[in-house]
Amino acid sequence: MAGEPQADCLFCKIVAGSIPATVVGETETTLAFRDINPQAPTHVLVIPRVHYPDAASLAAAEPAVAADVLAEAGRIAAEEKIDGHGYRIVFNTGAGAGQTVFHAHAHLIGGRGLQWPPG
Ligand code: DGP
Repeated sequence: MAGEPQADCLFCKIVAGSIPATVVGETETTLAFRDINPQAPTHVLVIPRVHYPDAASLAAAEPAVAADVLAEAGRIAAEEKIDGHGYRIVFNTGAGAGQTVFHAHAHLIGGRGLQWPPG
């Protein structure tokens, strides 16, 4: 059920601590950790502790938690000192857009020049 931990979800396992991650931020509702395959000097994933398959379904069901994810991404951007030059917060949504883990997550990417539009 949405909102409940899913036994087969990689990010639920990271939240539970059964799969290790390099954690850079924790709040009551979110967890932030470094991406295993970084695309920039700073590449952090900010996830809700609760399980929803993507950002829009999280925002529809639990808007305060979706706001917490964004606020935490901003806090970490400042902590990583990437806010001065700009950074990107990306929610890949759907396999066609590159989503591979179906637990909502924000990619916080920065520390290098970023092109627009993305590929
Ligand atoms: P997406 O493709 O938008 O669903 O992003 C999933 C990201 O998760 C991708 O950039 C790689 C990252 N990732 C996958 N497996 C792991 C893992 O076990 N640990 C960490 N830290 N990141 C992972």
